[in-house]
Amino acid sequence: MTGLLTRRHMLIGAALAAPPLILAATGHLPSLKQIKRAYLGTGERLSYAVHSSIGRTALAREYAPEDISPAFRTNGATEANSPNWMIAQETNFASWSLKLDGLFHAPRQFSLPELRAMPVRRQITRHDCVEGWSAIGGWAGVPFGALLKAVQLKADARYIVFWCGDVFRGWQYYESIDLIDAFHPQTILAYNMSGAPLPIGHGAPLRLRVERQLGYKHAKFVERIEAVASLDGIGQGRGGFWEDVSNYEWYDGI
Ligand SMILES: Nc1nc2c(c(=O)[nH]1)N[C@H]1C(S)=C(S)[C@@H](COP(=O)(O)O)O[C@H]1N2
Ligand SMILES: [Mo]
Repeated sequence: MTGLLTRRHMLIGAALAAPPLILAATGHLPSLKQIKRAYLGTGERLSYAVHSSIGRTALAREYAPEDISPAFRTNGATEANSPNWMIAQETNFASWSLKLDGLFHAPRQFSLPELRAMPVRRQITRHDCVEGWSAIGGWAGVPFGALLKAVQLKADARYIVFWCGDVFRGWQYYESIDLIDAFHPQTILAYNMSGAPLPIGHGAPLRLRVERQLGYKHAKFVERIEAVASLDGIGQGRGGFWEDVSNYEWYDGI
């Protein structure tokens, strides 16, 4: 509650500090929605600035086992198609490995058993897709911060890029986050859903859960993770598949 209030006040503060004022037009304090609408185009920057300054490390709400949605639908690609993924799938991902490269001091690969032997975090969270549906799911996986500790980020790394095994609508699916989200305690690479290995439709064998973000940031079929200093030259340069293809916002924290 305090977090929400603070964020709202910050937004109102930011809106009041800049022209054109909704306040002038309506005579009373604008709602969050009105502010967002008034800032169409700059909304993303505003949202990122506000989130950056407050509450970025706050936890997303977690739920009880009985809250888990009986049916958690799949969306987007429901299987991958990279050569590595297709071969690994035949052996139930025994030959699969996750590759970390880019701005790491100790780049390396991890097999699934290696990832399963690392610290584990379990969380029951709500997934919100911009297309207008939500579902509550239970996840288990490696805290991403623990993985970063193992490969040691270089000082000039600013973003983490998640490369996926699916080419969707003719484009390689990928996503990226900044280091605040990367080290957020609820950012995990999930290999289990509802206590069982992650189903293929939900991104087997490994998907990102980045719980302060909307659904499209939760990259499925992650097979390579790259640390970079800039998102220029990655995909079309907007930081993710939907950001490139449909102008979705790179940062739209919840
Ligand atoms: N690799 C990959 N990741 C993806 C997608 C995709 O098409 N390919 N779709 C995204 C979208 S829009 C959503 S809402 C969620 C859906 O996850 P689910 O299939 O587990 O419901 O995955 C996200 N991650
Ligand atoms: Mo989505």
